[in-house]
Amino acid sequence: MATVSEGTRADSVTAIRAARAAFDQGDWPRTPERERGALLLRAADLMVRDKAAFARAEALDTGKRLLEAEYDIDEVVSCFRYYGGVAGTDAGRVIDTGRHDAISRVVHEPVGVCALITPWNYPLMQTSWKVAPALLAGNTFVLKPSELTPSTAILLMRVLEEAGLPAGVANLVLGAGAEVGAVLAQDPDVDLVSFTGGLATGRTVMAAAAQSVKRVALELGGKNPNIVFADADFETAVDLALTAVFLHSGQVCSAGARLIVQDELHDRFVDEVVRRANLIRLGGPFDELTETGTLISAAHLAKVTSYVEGGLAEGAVLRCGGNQAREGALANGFFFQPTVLDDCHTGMRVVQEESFGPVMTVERFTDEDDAVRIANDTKYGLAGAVWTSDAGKAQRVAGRLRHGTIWINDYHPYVPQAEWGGFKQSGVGRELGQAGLAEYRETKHIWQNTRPEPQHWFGESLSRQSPLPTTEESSR
Ligand code: TXE
Repeated sequence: MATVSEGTRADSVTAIRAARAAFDQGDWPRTPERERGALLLRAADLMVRDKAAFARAEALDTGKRLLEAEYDIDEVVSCFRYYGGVAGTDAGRVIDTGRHDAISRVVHEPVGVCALITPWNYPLMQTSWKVAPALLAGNTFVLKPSELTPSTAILLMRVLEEAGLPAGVANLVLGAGAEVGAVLAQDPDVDLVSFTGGLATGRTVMAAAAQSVKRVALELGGKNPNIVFADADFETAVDLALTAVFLHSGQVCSAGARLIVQDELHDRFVDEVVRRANLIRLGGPFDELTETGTLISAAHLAKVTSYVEGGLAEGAVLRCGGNQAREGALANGFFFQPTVLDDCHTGMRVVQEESFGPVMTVERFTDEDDAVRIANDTKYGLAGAVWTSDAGKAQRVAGRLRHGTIWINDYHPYVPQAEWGGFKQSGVGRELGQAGLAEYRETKHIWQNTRPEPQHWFGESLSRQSPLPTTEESSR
């Protein structure tokens, strides 16, 4: 579908130097924030103009259905508009020093050169969560998209250029993570690295960044509980249990891959989930009948397959799916059947680790305490949901779940105004919202003495006023 340049380590270094020079000598960090925000709004308008091209490129790169890719571009535009809209609304704080002769201010400044490393599942969306706040705050950056999905990053760079971003502020390197990405995480000229991807790579990035004590933001996925109480609205809970895990064939960091259902509801609920999962239509991005698309790569297909095989070996019961989908033209792609594994428990790898495929594991619980205990029994903590018609119970459970986003009687929605990110090993820091902007800001305290006078703590005049004690005095 396209040929792109594969960058080298040397290209990463060149990009970092360009971003460094644009930060240290260029105008962008000192451009008024309102002007930087206006640029984001212009870029958003250009992406609306070019939406068809962006969505098509995203669908081709990822294999997701075109409609889904169009929604993703809408989300990108919303993110740019949100950060464009908050420009100039927060100039910092004036501090009450308690003195008449001093002014104290706390102001925001950009962090510097940012390395932005992004994954393949929501390529431009996850890029926008980094690029928009980084630019608003006045940083320069080097973007490294996944080698599997580079197209929309290229389109974004063109849009930023057309919107008037000065040369050197935004830089793009394409290529393998272990090559071009590794340089970005480790180079001392990079001040901040923001990474979205897998847990293992996140650890590597964090360790590399530690050498020069960079600021680090990580979003590392999750293994997200979807808790359904017996008093939940059955129809809606079943419908969204499917969306929670099978959207984009499970390649979603917040996928509700762990269905945790109350004992008395279990049989009826899982039967219906399985019946509907069997009806999900797999296909290519431009087929109007497609409900969900392919996995990203042959390697990922092999990984998902091995998680399912492992789960079965651990004692899970296969209720549907379980294999690569090979009917007709599907055999030409990396399609995986929507899969439900029943009788699972937290001792299983398939429950604890991210398969990142269309694989739902089913666990049972007895009561509220049991549900919370099971849902929190994971090293991850990105997102989760609770389904119940009891408002008090919903709030109690939401309050006890150790995950960064909790949905009550819903799954998946988010807004750019609200923070997104993980507890525990799901990551460090937050994206979106005010905290998502704060990641890209340094905080500086500026103190001004408005009536400077000597203090005489040390020095000649001090010793004249109170002479040093004599030997005789000090021996007394
Ligand atoms: O991601 P990687 P992979 C999870 C999911 C998936 C697993 C592995 O479980 O199966 O991660 O996927 C770049 N230094 N998520 O291997 O490697 C890489 O080029 C610097 C969760 O595809 O984490 C890409 O741009 N960068 C997730 C980015 O890191 C490196 C989304 C992510 O790739 C690097 C995707 C290195 N040494 C996968 N090695 C989420 N949180 O949403 C690789 N990269």
